[in-house]
Amino acid sequence: MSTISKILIANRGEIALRVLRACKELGIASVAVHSTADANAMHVRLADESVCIGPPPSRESYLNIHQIVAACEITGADAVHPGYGFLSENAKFAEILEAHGITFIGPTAEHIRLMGDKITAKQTAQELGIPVVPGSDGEVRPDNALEIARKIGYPVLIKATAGGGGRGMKVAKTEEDLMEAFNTARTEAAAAFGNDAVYMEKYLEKPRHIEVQVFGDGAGNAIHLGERDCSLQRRHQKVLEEANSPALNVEQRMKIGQICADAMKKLKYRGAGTIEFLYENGEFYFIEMNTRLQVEHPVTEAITGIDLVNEQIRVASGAGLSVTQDEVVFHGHAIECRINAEDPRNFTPSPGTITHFHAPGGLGVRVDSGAYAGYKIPPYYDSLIGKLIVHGRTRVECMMRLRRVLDEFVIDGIKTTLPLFQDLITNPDIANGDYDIHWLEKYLANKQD
Ligand code: MV4
Repeated sequence: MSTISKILIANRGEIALRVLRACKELGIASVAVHSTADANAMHVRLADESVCIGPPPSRESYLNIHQIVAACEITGADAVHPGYGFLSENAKFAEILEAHGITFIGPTAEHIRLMGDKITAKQTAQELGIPVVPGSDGEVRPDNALEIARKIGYPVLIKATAGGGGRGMKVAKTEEDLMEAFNTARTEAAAAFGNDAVYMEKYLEKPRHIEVQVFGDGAGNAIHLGERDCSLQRRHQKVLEEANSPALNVEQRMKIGQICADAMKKLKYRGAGTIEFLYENGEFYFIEMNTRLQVEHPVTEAITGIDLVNEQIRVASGAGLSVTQDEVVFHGHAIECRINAEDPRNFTPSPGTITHFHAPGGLGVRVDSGAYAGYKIPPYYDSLIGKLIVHGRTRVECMMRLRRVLDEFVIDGIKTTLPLFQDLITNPDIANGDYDIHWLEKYLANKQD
């Protein structure tokens, strides 16, 4: 067991605060890093120490590995929590830290790399007994694209091996569309990732996006913490997430959860992970695995009562998980709304100064945000300014609570996506949990006209 006494948080915003809070509750010292644009950010104020690591652009600050390692050396931090985004799924970063004797709070570099390549991720998932989308066995080359597509059956989807998050994806509805879609996908993949390798899958037309939270201790023990439904999204940006998924019953939950936990045991996975599925007609199809903590982890925390960052730190220090699978109990329902500094009509960024800020409270309410009255949102980073998480004993109670809480929330001076959620909670499809990954974009398109 390697005790961790000081953690450097290589991130900003609400997730940096989230990690800080776990450090404080564990009695571990915390170091914030920040760009010059974030000198007045809340994570800098609340950390025990802080280090400025560079100018506003992420490349020169939050993504600058040399600066972050130097900040560890200066402050004597013995571990780094990467949060999400930035360097959280950068295998090289994990290796460099370990080479400096600094603990990376996350999986091994090997597992990050394995899941970062979407073909090896899918092959690994399949070998571990996780159901996958029917498709090609690995990379598809131009000379066998037609034959493989015919075997899979149209419509097919061409995906970049180095992809993720929807970039470099093309649908071919019929054989006539195939070669053009195939070549476009390769060109886009080369431009976006510097790697033109693509693979092919059966295209699922109306799936939900359901992901399973897993946790491993790195020594062969692993558990699942149920699923989250993240189907409400726009341009691959999640908007609202909930746990449990309104589409699953207890048997389905425990079955897919056990499959994922068993897979993570075989892999000897370490730390938090998310196994992403498309779900259609009662079947799960693996698409990707994320080897980090996710933005939407609080809905899982709400229904399990387990602090996921605390578990990450425990596992990284070799103390193992605090719970066994039998001790994981699911209570009620939780919904998270991502509050972005964006115009709710067209989602254009709305940076600027927050003039008034009042967060709601009461039973079953959590607000994770570094925002405050007088805070100036810099234009350099993503537009997430906070997350509102509401918990209730039932989904209906949760929705009623969300309605109450959205009315209490005040953020003035900038545009936010709060009004979008006010709209969504009055919609019958949302009330019924009757939506798929395309629902929100269709809803927004219809609202325009
Ligand atoms: C798919 C799919 C339909 N069929 N794969 C988008 C990003 C990447 N994570 C995988 N994605 C998809 N893969 C097959 N075989 C539809 C999507 C997809 C999607 C998935 C999850 C959440 C939102 C989405 C929005 C559009 C397309």
